[in-house]
Amino acid sequence: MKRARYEKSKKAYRSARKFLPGGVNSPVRNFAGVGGAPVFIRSGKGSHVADVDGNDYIDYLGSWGPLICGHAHPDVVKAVTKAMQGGSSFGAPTERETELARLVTDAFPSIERLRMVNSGTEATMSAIRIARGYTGRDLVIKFVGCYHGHVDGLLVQAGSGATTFGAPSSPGIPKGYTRNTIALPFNDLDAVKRVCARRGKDIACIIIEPVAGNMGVVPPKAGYLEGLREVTKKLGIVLIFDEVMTGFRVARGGAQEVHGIDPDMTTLGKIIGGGLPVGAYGGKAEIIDCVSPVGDVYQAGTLSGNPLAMAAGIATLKRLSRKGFYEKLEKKSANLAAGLEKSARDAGVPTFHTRVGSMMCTFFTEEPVTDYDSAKKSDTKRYARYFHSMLDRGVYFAPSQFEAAFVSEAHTNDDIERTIAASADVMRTL
Ligand code: KE4
Repeated sequence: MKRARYEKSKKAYRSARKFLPGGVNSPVRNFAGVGGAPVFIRSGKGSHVADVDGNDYIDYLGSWGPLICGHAHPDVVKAVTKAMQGGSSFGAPTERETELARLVTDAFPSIERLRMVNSGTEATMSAIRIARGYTGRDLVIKFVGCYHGHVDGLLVQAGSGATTFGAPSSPGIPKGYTRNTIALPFNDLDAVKRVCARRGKDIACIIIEPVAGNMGVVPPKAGYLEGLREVTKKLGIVLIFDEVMTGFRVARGGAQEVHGIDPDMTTLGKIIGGGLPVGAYGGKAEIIDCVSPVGDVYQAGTLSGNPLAMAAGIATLKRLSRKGFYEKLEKKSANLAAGLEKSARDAGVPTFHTRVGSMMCTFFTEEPVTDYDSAKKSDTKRYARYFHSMLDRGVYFAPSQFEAAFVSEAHTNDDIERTIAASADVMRTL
């Protein structure tokens, strides 16, 4: 199929940069991780998106995870249209908020209470404030390579030693904001035990992506999450599973269902909004009831729980609660992963593949990837060539080696076969 050039995208990019830093409203979108100018998307339907030049793509970005049912699913379109006709926002309680909360707690037994917010960042920021309010402690442990949104106190790079507190990883964050944040290597339980042995009584919470998706996809080592649960229970540290990406993705009940772990708090986002802005934090009632107006920890939001976002989330969660939804998704995802792995092996290109459910990653490296240090050894230039060559063939992966590819309900077997064939072609050129 002859591919249109990207002229209109380039023109759109020039216009956008007059008003928007980097021409985008979120940094990773502007292809800095792979070079070149971003394509501007005009529309999406099912598993495909079309850019402003009329090029069609099989989409494995899915808006970075939310669109597990595909773009513009009729159920979601119908629900949001109906909601809009009744008014978009009231700043007052509505029954749709209760309905979405019920669907979430039905899938996540560890969540007894929750609150809706408007993004994953709001969810994690609020969860940490509540963990600190509940425990009366200040310290937070996070993990290098895990991303929890652009929360000041969580934008830290690891200190040189395990117990060195994080230094801000972005200008604009006062040193004091990260003084209480300890950044440790992912998948290293001994590092956590050493810090907890010394400072356990001062640690409010540990926040972790139970399956990391922001350094590429990196699953937890056997026993790692269980070890975190044990040490936090013993020391009264709140264990927060950041399932903004993994919630309803790797299983209906997220990574905590896959690994059988009962965290104290969970943060959610992406899929629960069905493509509209929704985040949520939830967990044990005695912890969540610390938040205003029941408790004294303050958190608020004008559009939290708005009818449109709730309608999109409800329609999406109802779809993925259907019998066989995840079994079908698992089969398609396994086929794609096997095909991509084979395409690299047949071409003699060293890659390391990871997958948990319908989120996966092809690392361009010979070594196993188990944490951020090993992920960083990937050949990002080779990934960039792979990305652009696949894009030219009508396959849209994440514009960064350190992200995930997502399969949706809408992806067809033909999509998967075409993707594998394109990958086989491209790998031979790398
Ligand atoms: P948002 O504030 O972007 O809704 O969510 C922040 C967040 C929190 N926790 C996890 C585990 C996340 O993956 C995210 C956001 N994920 C990125 C993709 N890696 C969003 C894409 C972007 O930043 O544009």
